[in-house]
Amino acid sequence: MRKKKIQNSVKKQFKEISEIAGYLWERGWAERNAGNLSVNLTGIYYIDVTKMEKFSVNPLNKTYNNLKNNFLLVSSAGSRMREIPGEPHKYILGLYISGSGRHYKYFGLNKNGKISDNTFDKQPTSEILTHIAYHNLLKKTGSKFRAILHSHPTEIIALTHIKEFTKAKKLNELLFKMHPEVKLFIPEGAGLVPFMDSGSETIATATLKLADKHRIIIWEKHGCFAAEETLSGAFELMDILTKSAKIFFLANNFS
Ligand code: 2HA
Ligand code: ZN
Repeated sequence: MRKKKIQNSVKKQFKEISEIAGYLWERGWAERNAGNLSVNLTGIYYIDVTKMEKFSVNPLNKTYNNLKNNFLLVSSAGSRMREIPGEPHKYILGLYISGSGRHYKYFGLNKNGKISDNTFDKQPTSEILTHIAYHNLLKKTGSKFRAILHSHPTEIIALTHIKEFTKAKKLNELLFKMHPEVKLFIPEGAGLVPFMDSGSETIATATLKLADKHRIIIWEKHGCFAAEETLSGAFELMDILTKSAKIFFLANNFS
């Protein structure tokens, strides 16, 4: 009975991941392997630690005290959002953080959510450092948020190519002005990280600095990073901001 419930929690997530990955692709926010996601299932999915023994140990860049023995679902490097729907188990891996908070192991899951006996042939997403650091902060602050989503919404990226909107204050003023839903659903506004190398520890640190005040953080000339209770919630934050940016460009054409 318990085993069934355990597997269902991953199966349930696979369903939501498929749905959101499909939206990202349809919106044009996920060219090639763009975008990545993670969900912390600790406390919902009880990992059988004895099954972890066979997987190799990978070092982390620092100690993540709040993620000791945590279990996450993470998208794999190179995975295409357009290919995830229907076959999420081929592209989403399980990631287990050691009891010391200094190492991680990753592994495949079958479509029923059972840990596979084979080593997964793909690596975790290139933005794994930001995902892990963000989940660590969420745990530290006792947040209910479990899901983190990154994608490349076109109009948001375009907006940050305009010099005036590379300042958080100006950018937020515009986003609030263009569409009332922003003030209503994202009253704290968006955080803004200046352009820097993706996949770097620097971008992870800069993102983290804004993560206690913002649920959605814009990466200049790159995309968005959002955290919420669910992936659907994170997607909705991006959807609202992107709609506002889109209205700006449409209205501009007619002024
Ligand atoms: O997952 O979007 O920022 C690929 C990326 C890197
Ligand atoms: Zn990206």
